[in-house]
Amino acid sequence: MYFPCKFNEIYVCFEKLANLGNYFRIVSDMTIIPKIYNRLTASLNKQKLFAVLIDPDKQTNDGLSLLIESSNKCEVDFFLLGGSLISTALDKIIDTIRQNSSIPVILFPGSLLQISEKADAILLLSLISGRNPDFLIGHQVIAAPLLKRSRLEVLPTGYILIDGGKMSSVEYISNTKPIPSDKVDIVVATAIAGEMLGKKLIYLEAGSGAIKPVSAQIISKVKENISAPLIAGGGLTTASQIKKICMAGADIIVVGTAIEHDINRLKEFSDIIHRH
Ligand code: 1GP
Repeated sequence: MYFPCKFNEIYVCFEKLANLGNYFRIVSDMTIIPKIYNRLTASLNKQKLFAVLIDPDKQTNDGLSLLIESSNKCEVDFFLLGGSLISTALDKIIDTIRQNSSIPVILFPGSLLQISEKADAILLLSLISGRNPDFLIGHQVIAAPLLKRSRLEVLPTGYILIDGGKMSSVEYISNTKPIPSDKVDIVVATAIAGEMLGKKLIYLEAGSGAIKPVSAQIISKVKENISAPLIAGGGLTTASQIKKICMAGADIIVVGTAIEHDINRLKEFSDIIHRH
């Protein structure tokens, strides 16, 4: 349609504005500022980060309040929320954390049932030590449309299960074998493959309540070979174990069971991790 000159200019102007509007809408729909990931990478090589694992099924109301209060005091960096098998609603726990703390909450899901939009971020775990397609890509495909619509920051994570001296819940539920703890080269190759496949974090897991945590040797070899932030956890119960894995190169240290048993360890662990 032809308009006299002025109308044409105005029309072009409106068209440009409309396109700009679409552009911003697209950008705002698709872009979630990677706040948590930025925080993880910003502290790489400067300070280690301490993440406390909260298994919702193991928390009483009083226990949770005390854990939050102590975590605030001890400058815990993140809460990881999840477990291999849980039956407690996550929303309520996250509400309680939000009301009493500004520590970010990252979902650490054992299954598709453990997604809550109230968290800050989610570890999108791919169990790359295993060969069960459901835990490599199947569950992720089912969750992907929901995660894309949500405001959760998605953190693609290569999750590597290493033998911790007893059968872990992860091993049983995922129906995958852990990598034997003396097969350092296999762990390293798995971590490299995970990073090459685009995982933004590598998580070395011995399993909750492991008898043997991931060894310092494994951690240092993996660290030498990847540049993504390295998370380690499972079976860490003493200050000397935590010191060792910090010195070996873990960037983010996760502790759950030891703190469930004795909340007073929180300060000691936090001091060691933040001092490195
Ligand atoms: C995090 O699953 C672990 O990697 C937590 O293990 O409960 O043994 O600390 P713990």
